[in-house]
Amino acid sequence: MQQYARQPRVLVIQDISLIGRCSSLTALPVLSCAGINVTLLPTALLSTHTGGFPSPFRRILTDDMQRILDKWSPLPVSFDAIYVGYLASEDQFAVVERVLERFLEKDTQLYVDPVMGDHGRRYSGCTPRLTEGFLSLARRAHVIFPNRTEANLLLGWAPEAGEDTPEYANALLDGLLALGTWSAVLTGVEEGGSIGAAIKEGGQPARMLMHHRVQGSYPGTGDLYASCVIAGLLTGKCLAEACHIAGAFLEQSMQWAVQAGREVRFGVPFECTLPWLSQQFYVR
Ligand code: PXL
Repeated sequence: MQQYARQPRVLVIQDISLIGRCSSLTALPVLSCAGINVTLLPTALLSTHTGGFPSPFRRILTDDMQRILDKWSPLPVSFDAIYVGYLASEDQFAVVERVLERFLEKDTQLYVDPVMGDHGRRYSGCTPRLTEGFLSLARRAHVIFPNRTEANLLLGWAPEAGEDTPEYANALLDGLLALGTWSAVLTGVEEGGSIGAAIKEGGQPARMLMHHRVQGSYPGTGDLYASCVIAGLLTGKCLAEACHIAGAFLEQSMQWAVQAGREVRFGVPFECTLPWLSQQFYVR
């Protein structure tokens, strides 16, 4: 096993959805299995995620985030990356701003998954101000991870516009980089029987990283993909290599899901693939 010269550290800003395998309950295991030290700043506590469960219990933690930050600020703590995902209210952008003022140093990477919608529709809590907030974070990010719906929302384009073609993915990626982000990973891109991501880094041509598409649409797959790419980047992989691993991780996890035959709202049994994933990060 290869050990890293210094253990990478990441601050994850996401909700805790207790059932359904999304957000922090996917990010923490994926990042930890890559040997990364994870700190969580939770944005909300939910009984389940919001896709497919009747009226989840939802406690928004904005005030608690402020108090936690009050305690963290004087501590000798630093991070190699800050990973922002699901935010539960518009006023949480002010808290994220405080986090960035304190913890975004010269070499800290800012990764943003602008959780706003999917399948051409905004999530119910995604107000125009929430979109504005994610847009201003995306402008400063090193890497953003929108799906096609979220890319359209960031760009102010119609969510249903365009076919899932390489040309359309390219147009979205060009638009996203023009916002100011250094790199963009457009997730959930489909082509024939394949699914994957279209990626673009400043100054380089776009690339498609595709895998066999296992049938079914499960919650949390975007979170799993972004977490896995971030794990790769923090352990020294290039963006394309990290996306290749993330796609293979999702493909295998989805196969476990099909085999298990459980309702899709309970998410993907990615835990079965974590031992394999761990090997990808440690073995050269
Ligand atoms: O997977 C994104 C996500 C994160 N957090 C909550 C969600 C969702 C998607 O539905 O409901 C609470």
